[in-house]
Amino acid sequence: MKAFNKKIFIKQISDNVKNMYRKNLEEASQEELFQAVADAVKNMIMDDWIATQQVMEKDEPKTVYYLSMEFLLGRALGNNLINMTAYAQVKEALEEIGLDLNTIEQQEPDPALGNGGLGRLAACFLDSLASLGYPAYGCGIRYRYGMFKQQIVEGFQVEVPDNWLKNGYPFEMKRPEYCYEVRFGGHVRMEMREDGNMDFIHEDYQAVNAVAYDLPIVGYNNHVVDTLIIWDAQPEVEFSLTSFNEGQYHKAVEESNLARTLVEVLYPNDEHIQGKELRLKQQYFFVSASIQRAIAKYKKHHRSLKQLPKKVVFQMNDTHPTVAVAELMRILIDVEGLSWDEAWKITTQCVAYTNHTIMAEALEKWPIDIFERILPRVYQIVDEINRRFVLDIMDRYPGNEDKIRSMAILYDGQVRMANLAIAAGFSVNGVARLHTEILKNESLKDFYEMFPEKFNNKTNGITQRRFLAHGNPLLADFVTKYCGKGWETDLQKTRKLIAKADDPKVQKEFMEIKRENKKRLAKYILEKTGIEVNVDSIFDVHVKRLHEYKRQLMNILHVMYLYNRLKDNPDMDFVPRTFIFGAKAAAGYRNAKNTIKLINNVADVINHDVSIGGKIKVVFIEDYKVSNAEWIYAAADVSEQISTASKEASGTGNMKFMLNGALTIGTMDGANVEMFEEVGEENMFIFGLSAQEVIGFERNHNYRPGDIYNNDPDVNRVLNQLIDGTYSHGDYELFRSLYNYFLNDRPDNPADRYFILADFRSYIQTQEKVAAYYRNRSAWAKSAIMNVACVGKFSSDRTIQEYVDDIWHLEKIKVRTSL
Ligand code: 26M
Repeated sequence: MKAFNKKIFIKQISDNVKNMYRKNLEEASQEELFQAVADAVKNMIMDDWIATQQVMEKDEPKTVYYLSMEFLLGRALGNNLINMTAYAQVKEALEEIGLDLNTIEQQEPDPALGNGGLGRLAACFLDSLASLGYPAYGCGIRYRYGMFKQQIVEGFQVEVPDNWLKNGYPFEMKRPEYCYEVRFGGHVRMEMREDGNMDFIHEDYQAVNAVAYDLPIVGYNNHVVDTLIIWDAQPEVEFSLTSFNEGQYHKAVEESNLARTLVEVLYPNDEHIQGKELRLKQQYFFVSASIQRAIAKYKKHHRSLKQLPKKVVFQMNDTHPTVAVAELMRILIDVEGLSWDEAWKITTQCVAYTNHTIMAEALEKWPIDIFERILPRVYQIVDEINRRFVLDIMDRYPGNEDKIRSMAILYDGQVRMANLAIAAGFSVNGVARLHTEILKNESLKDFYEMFPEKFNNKTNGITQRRFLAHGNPLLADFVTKYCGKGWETDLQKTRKLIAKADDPKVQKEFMEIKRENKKRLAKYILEKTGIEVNVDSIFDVHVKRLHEYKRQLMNILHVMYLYNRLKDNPDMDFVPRTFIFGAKAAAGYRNAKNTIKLINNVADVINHDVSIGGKIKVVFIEDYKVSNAEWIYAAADVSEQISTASKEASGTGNMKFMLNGALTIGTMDGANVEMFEEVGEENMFIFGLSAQEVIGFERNHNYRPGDIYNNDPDVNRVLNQLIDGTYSHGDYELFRSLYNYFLNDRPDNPADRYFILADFRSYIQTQEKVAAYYRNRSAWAKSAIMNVACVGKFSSDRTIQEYVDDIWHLEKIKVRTSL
């Protein structure tokens, strides 16, 4: 970026408003002003973006293509300004013409092309890649509709489409010159070539064009601007009604329907799949386009494909893009004319796989008939990969059917995408140490035994630029004051706070900042829900996707338990607490949706009970998303990270709370384990079963939640309150299925499969410790500061550096500004 010139910037905004809307500044709406400001900011980015692309063109550095069905970006305007280190200047310039940057930022739709953790991780990774100066492309889909907007109507979740492109998105750039054909369906005809080899000719297929849209990924203060490519689908031939015969006409209509439906909507499902054809088409669509683009770019500089692994690495974000393995093989063999062995050698050096879950239901499997019908040529290749792989297995384990059963790619009429990724990938990584250990020793044990060298851990991280610099400016200034500048690119710098954590003045300052952030959130809550909350109460926050394993149900049962105690002992000593929830449920996930309804009904009863003097408040924040998340983290005193041990692969929200000085109450799961190691036991509240204990119960089927229900009166009471009308205006049935979750034992769905009752007592006791600790303001402040001080490891900059060192082997690029 050239040096910021306030005058020119202001002039550009008024010109923009004039040219885009035929208005002057006074007439323009806030939304129009946002468009005008965003366009001016894009203009500031452009020189660096061009320069970065030029360096990449000239030096041809090895480049990572991060293939992901999801990028949960959040708003770009403020973040871009932060990374350009122009936030304060722009804010001031806008003030001069009577505009408020905050208000303008809030006009931007949240680009929500992702569900949750996995999509947000991809977005953090892009931010870190650019900020560290690595050559990278994110590759994804330009969904017309992103993650649905959530409304709460009478306590129930209602899904509303998210039309994020309605007014045009100012940061995207259409790149019609990058356009690739992607083929579906049809048949493969084999033809003998003169040299005796086979040609595979794909016929009668439907084709769509993938057209690139680029989004800039601005690095922090380094002039590097990487690119996120999101692919749009367009019909190949815009059909005209007259010039077609019947057959062509039908094909044209079908292809334009396919193009439209392909990119219509993000599947709003977290951790669960049900073999939807369109989903497979989406996967193949963006993977094929991305690989074609990478190869076209490579071929500008090389004639042979042999050096591809020196220039290109594809990181597959979960199993969703793992069809990349077969698509790369197809292109190398059918298009580039390589032999199978040559193609396999290249492919297996170019693709790497990240696993994000051990939950069996999330491991993608496609019925072979669907897969073969939609991708006939790709299926042939998968079949051949499988044939050879099964031979390898038999070679290594003669006569051992079990190994084939667990590792074969094609099995039981299904294509197992994780198995394909592991067989072909040169690297397989988990996302936290515990998770990787469980992969190695439990879920992917056989693969680990066969390919130990492929397995590695990359503990997740988060970007401090969005979640501290942008989301919590007050705390950011505090960190700068005590640690100096530089934490924006080296989060370990917050360690300097360790020496200050005992200082009462620093503690007081920290607590005042937290209080200001709580006021900001309280105002938002009041506006959105009408609920008034006490900023001197503990803000106890549980925000994440709604899933049974994340145990929002345990949290709300604990609230019910506390309310019972307070009703029984109105004079008891009680530290006021505000329980804050935010979560979207997959549209068809019944228990998840019922849990939202329960939270809202509990909130309704408790918030309106004047007899408890406002000591407990319960708030469900509608439409939890990246933009309000930034405010929520900043305001939290307590962070709920209470998944059933072994189920949460890593978690990343946990790290964002830590960064913002919240104390965690959590299980020894995912990255909580490593946070505990960093921050120390005095500064974190751990409870519950260990992963090994959970795995033991699952293996031996010897967990009996019914016994706990029968023997623990507190448990008995809260569970009965689910079916005695306490929270349902006398309706005994409303929460019956949640009650049944605890007690109905079926072989495929055991009672309380997420061990809520097993952990409940220990959760209660640990929450009591939290409350007692909060009374000691100085101790609390110290611990909160220690959380900020010890968060360094959890920067996504560290994570990305490890990917670079161990998997990608990239060199940094240097972009010099022209001025
Ligand atoms: C699958 C099929 C159809 C539609 C959607 C899906 C699907 C989408 C997202 C399945 C799983 C998805 O995400 C899994 C996920 O978000 N995993 C989380 O990844 C984070 C980043 O590594 C971890 O921190 C979380 O612990 C893990 O749950």
